Amino acid sequence: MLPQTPPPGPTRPGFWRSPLRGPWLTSVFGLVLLVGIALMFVSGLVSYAAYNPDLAVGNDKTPDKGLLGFYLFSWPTRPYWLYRLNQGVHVTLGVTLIPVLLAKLWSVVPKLFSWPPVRSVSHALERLSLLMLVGGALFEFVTGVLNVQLHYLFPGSFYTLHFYGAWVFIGGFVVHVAFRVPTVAKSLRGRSWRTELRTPAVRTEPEPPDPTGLVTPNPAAPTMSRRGALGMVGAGSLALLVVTAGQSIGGSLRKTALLAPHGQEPGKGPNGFQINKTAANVGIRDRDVGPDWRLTVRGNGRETVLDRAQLMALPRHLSALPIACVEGWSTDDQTWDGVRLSELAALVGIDRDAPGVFVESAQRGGSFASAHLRDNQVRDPLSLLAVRVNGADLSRDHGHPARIIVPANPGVHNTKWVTRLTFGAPS
Ligand SMILES: Nc1nc2c(c(=O)[nH]1)N[C@H]1C(S)=C(S)[C@@H](COP(=O)(O)O)O[C@H]1N2
Ligand SMILES: [Mo]
Repeated sequence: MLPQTPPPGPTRPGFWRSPLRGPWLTSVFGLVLLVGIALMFVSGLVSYAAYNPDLAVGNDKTPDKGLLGFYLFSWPTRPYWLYRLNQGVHVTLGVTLIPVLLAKLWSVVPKLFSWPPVRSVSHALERLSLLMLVGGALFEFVTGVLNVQLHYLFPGSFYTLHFYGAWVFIGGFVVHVAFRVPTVAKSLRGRSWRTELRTPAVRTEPEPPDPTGLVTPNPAAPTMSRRGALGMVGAGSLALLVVTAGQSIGGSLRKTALLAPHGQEPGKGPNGFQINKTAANVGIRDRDVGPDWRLTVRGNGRETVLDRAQLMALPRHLSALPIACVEGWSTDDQTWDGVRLSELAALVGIDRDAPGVFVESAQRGGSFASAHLRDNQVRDPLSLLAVRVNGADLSRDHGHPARIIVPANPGVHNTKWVTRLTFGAPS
């Protein structure tokens, strides 16, 4: 049996002494997170649908998702900036919410040590849901930030981790919100915003003792007002927003994206925009993309092989489209020049109602070496196998001799160094 009186240390109610802790402050942070995390969850699910994981095993990083894939839908190609917008919101918001998440956790930390650790079955269940909630939140934020900053730290497994993590987290989140809505409503009504925002540190008093156990029975002298605490967290969020958003908004704001892991100095000229993996990064050799390079087009029981001159001689079209990476950064619209995917299908006799295509590259291995595109993506007249960009040949790092560019497509499916297209590939 555990002793009834808590052992000395953080389990003692008087151990945590900040006079700011209390249901009001926690509710303010909670409300911001409620709205922010709902948006994160939706944009995250949408982002995952953009990979068309229900299309083919090659695209599906979570083949065991079962019911969790209930919402998947065929990802559209218009508006062409849809993925760019969604991913920009998801990543920028996630980074911006970090100070709020930390502040919220700080404000409830005494409860982590509540004594006795488990009082009853329902208390045990509640604590389990909190474990899912707090563990899940930290896990999602940490994996998200690591993926952005270290650029695919966990190649292949990021989707799996982040996707299942999101479901565990949201389970705890829904239970938590359902239990806490009354407390939040009551706490927020219990104090006036105007008064809080006018109260300096010297006049800051603890909230009245509360059943939630957040208010310390042993307050230390205030070193900061609630206004100051909110201001500090808000300023932290704003600072992160300012140094992050530019990577997705682009234009002259790109220079403000100090936290952007890629493309600070993408160079000048027609190919002067962000590169994710360079050719050297993924082991592309000279001979893979030199004069011996060939494009094989398959489908409809036929096969055609083209060299670069033959590919260049096909009718070409221009598409102004961005590259938008799962990491949140995106380029401004670039003017791509290439052969329509639907017209490449025609080379093997598929003249109308083109099916999806399986795209393979000269890259040997790695999770981005190939991708499946859906029929709507193949049929969109803006979808190209690009050979030039902004009036110049593609640079090797941007996928020379030929790369995919499809509207609203996640960057990772815009395969570079393409060598083979298989239309109507069995999925
Ligand atoms: N073969 C191949 N294609 C690839 C990749 C890769 O690693 N290998 N990276 C993808 C990713 S994650 C992105 S965001 C885009 C980036 O294109 P860019 O480097 O031309 O900007 O290329 C995609 N195409
Ligand atoms: Mo990417």
